[in-house]
Amino acid sequence: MDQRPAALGGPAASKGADGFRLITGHLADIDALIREHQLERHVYELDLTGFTVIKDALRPDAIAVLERALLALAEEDDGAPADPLGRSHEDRTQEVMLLLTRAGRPFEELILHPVVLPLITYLLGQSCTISSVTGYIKGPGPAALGVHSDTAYVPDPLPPYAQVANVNYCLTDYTAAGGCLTVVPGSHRYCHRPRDGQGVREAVPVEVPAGAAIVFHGNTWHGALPRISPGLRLTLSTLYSRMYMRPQERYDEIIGEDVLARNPPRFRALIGKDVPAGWRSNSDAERIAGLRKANAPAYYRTRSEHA
Ligand SMILES: O=C(O)CCC(=O)C(=O)O
Repeated sequence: MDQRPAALGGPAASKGADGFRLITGHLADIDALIREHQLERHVYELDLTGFTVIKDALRPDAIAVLERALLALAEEDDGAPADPLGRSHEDRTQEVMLLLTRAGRPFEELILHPVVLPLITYLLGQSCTISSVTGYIKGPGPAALGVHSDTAYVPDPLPPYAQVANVNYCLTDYTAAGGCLTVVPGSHRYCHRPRDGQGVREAVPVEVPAGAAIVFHGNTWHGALPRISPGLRLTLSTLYSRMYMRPQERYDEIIGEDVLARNPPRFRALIGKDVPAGWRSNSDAERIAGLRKANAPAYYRTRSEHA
């Protein structure tokens, strides 16, 4: 039986009496998405605390593939392999950029993760894009990562709805001694970035096993503890944004047709190929006008007729 609240109405509610699209028309789609993927608890946690954990987001075989790719690229960038005991990364977090284009398929699958992407869609809308895919290799040392928010460049007050959302995939166990992520629960509602040491006392460690994905709203204040134990903490970060934000990495320019051809249409949208702006000629502007019309609900346009 359809147990949706009457207010969600279903497809029939997508247009108002005047024939124009209703701004509430997408609620039924979001409701269906949450139910289909059984994300109710995660959505509740995201709304209440600004973050949620998906414990077995990556299976051991996927972790092994992603870890190999990350370490190979880190070696390419650093000119030397990472030492498993962490001596190569003492008091340092190496950031390895552009993993999506440099390491191919496993990362293409990662940004389309079947449980994580619906949560990102919940936070950022169907039209969201991938902003960056980065690896962190963190060694032992006394430095902590200060508490911050990932919503950069947006003036205060930050909108309460997410402009960006981050996923930290833990390729190694996350423990306090191992220098795990910390978050300030509920800080996504403060709608400003932390000032003058705010949030340091309230930040709690997110201790989770390897394979977990930590999904957080872009407003959520977070940092990372110093790593006390020997060895390396390995993380992948997939940062998504609203389609009107500028991506950190220009995947729309560097990803070729061969990669698009082997992926579902959502991949094309994620890398920014369907962003309805940036025309360079009249014919391009016409193509984009067509996109605006076709994708009006995903773009939160209420009057597709005026596109
Ligand atoms: O845990 C880390 O090293 C950094 C996490 C973080 O700040 C991020 O992904 O934005």
